[in-house]
Amino acid sequence: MENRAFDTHKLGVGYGFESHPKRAVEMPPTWALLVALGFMVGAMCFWLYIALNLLAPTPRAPHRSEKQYTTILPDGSRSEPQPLPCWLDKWAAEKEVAKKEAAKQPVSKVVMPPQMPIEEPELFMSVVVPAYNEEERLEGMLEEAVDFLESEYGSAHAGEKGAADKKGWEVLVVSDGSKDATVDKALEFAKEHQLSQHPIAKPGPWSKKGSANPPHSTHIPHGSIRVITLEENRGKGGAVTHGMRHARGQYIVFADADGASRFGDLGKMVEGCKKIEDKQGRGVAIGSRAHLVGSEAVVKRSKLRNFLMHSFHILLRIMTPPATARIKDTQCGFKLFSRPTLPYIIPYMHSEGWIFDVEMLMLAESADIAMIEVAIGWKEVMGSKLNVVWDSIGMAWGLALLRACWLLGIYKRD
Ligand SMILES: Nc1nc2c(ncn2[C@@H]2O[C@H](COP(=O)(O)OP(=O)(O)OP(=O)(O)O)[C@@H](O)[C@H]2O)c(=O)[nH]1
Ligand SMILES: [Mg+2]
Repeated sequence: MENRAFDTHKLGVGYGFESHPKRAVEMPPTWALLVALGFMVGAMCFWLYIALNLLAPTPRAPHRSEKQYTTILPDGSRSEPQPLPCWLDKWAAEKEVAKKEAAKQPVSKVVMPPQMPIEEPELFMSVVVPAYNEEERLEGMLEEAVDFLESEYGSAHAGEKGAADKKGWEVLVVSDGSKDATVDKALEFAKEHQLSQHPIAKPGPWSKKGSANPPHSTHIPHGSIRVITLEENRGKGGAVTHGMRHARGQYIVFADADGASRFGDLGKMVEGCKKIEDKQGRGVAIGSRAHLVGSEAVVKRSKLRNFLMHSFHILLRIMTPPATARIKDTQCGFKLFSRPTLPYIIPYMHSEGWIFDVEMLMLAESADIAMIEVAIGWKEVMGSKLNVVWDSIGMAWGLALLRACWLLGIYKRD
């Protein structure tokens, strides 16, 4: 064995070593170094795990007032806050009961479905609109939306179950702690377009002046626009998820309040989704602007924005599982879900900010739900709330956190 000791006398006199008794300093053997290294890595993993647990976003529970909505009554007045129907509360309660029942059975007899189904739809299409300080942009978006919704899915009357006949729609505007008149604007819009109030259609701001048959002048059934007010700002992800918990539709789409996506392409999204639905009727259609890359609308955006967008896509490809990584446009604010898909995604959402779309897609992928990208029309609308630099950093950080939490089992399905 090699003598690892070194002799302090060899260092020569005058360094003060002579005053001490000669002692051999042993270098630790290789195995000890490896054990120490293993210990350090273990400790780092432990602290990383603790840090992730502390940093992992946990959505706050909704306040009581947030489980209510306001709408316009047939006489044109504003309703008192009404309780919002919530499929998730009912589903979670039924799941608890089923689990308790299963625990009483002998193990061989327990057959729990991978996910409990949720209550039947009441209408065909639910539109969730996250809206944060959108008093300027909301009206135009609503005009385009109700125009399409009423012509495609209109004429189911209140209380009628129209989902099976592709009838009936609702719009859930989720004001996310808005400080401006977003809520008033939404209710005003509902009142102005209500048939009982305005037998003569009122054209909106996007209608062509002087047209004999002005577009966007649709009459809507009362109660079809519901406004939910979150007491404090949660972020787009929090607002969309909250709305989707209370949707009554066979299909649920979320759409940005700026009206940038061409709402008329919703029909294409439904067709696309139907094509890929599995036996349980699960499927996700993702509005996509990928075909517009290189078009004037995208090129006109700042170089910095386009650079950050490309960098984010590279990061997504590296950090997300394969089906999500293949999606060309994960951030488009126009995504459609069939109702049986909801219990696989909504109860397990954590992201409250801009990265929530990616979490939705990753959850769909992990439950083997098929996804399809559908090319949609899109226009640039002024007044974006996105802070290009800060929100890009936030999204990259949010993505890393999300991925780590799901991989390490900090987030899990129960
Ligand atoms: N709930 C919520 N929604 C937000 C927040 N910020 C923006 N939104 C909504 O998210 C949607 C998209 O916002 P935009 O500002 O248009 O951002 P974007 O569409 O991602 O970016 P652009 O392509 O620049 O328009 C709109 O419906 C906003 O009202 C927020 O803090 N909370
Ligand atoms: Mg936008």
